[in-house]
Amino acid sequence: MGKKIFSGVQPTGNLHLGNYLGAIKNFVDLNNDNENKCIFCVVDLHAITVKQDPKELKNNIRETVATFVASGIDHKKSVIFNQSKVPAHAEGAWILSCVARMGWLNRMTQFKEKAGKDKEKASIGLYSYPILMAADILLYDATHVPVGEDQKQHLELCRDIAQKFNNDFKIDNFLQVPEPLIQKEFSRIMSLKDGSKKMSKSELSDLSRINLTDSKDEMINKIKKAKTDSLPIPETIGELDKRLEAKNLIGIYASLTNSTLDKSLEIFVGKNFSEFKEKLSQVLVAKIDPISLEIKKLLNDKSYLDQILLEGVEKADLIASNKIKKIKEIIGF
Ligand code: AQP
Repeated sequence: MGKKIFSGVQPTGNLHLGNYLGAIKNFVDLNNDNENKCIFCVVDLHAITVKQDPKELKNNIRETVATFVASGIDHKKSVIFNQSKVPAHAEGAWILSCVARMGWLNRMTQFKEKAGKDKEKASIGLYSYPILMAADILLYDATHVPVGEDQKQHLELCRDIAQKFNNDFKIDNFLQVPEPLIQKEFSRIMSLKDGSKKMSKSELSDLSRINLTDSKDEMINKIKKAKTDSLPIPETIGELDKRLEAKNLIGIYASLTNSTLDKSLEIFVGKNFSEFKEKLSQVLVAKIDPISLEIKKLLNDKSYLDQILLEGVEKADLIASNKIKKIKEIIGF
């Protein structure tokens, strides 16, 4: 059986270098290697697990599509659609929430991080988010799910849910148990201001992330201001491991140049960070600026973006409604 790829990105604004290097860049390669086997979803149902401004949400949905296209995903060779337009996602999430166990969900670290100290005030949706994510993936019989390292635990939960459903209803391999596809070399991009926190859309300080819509000057300025230390660049990864911010920047360089941490260290060993940052800015601007310009151009053509979604919804709905129908039959509805 060939690969079937599914992945999603939340339309919550501020798509950043972490989203690109951790996920979207991988989508592009997979789409080139697996024509007509890739489904990329703008997961707007996931976005509303935290409060969203309706107007901004609408814009952010289009901006996510523009980012996919500007990054190099060919919508004619894949399916790009918005989750809320395909009712099977919400239905599937409910059914699978009756399969998943509380104990499983209670272990999810993303909920703990996002809900923070005030977990009593977090939405139920934020808590059950991974079940909706499982429905997304399982409705399309996805064999592989390209995600950033932060989503690995949710993927494992999805696998548990699929296996339990198949066992409970004694129907082997009905729900495809998917494999995560996580970048091997540098899969978690951290904040430019704090190497212990992942680069994130919701971080208040804009200086903590490179947005995919940043201008050249903004990118260069953010790299200049990125936190580092006063030591020169070391020789080994072992020495780098203790220096979180330094490791993050060298990892970003490695990822942008499709190289490894080892090879990047070889180039810069003994150099100071001001020299390294100049090179990093160059490769960053060379890679991201054309994407940034293209996103802005595409955002001026809303009807083109809406048309991509419309075509995608039609294709996605055909697959998902067929699968949910079978799920309902198996359950006894
Ligand atoms: N820092 C990151 N490094 C590597 N990969 C990352 N991803 C996100 N942040 C990083 C990957 O990007 C894909 C899309 O993410 P998402 O939009 O679904 O949501 P998220 O993971 O919640 O993104 P953020 O930026 O962290 O948002 P907030 O601030 O709202 O929490 C996923 O494959 C993810 O792994």
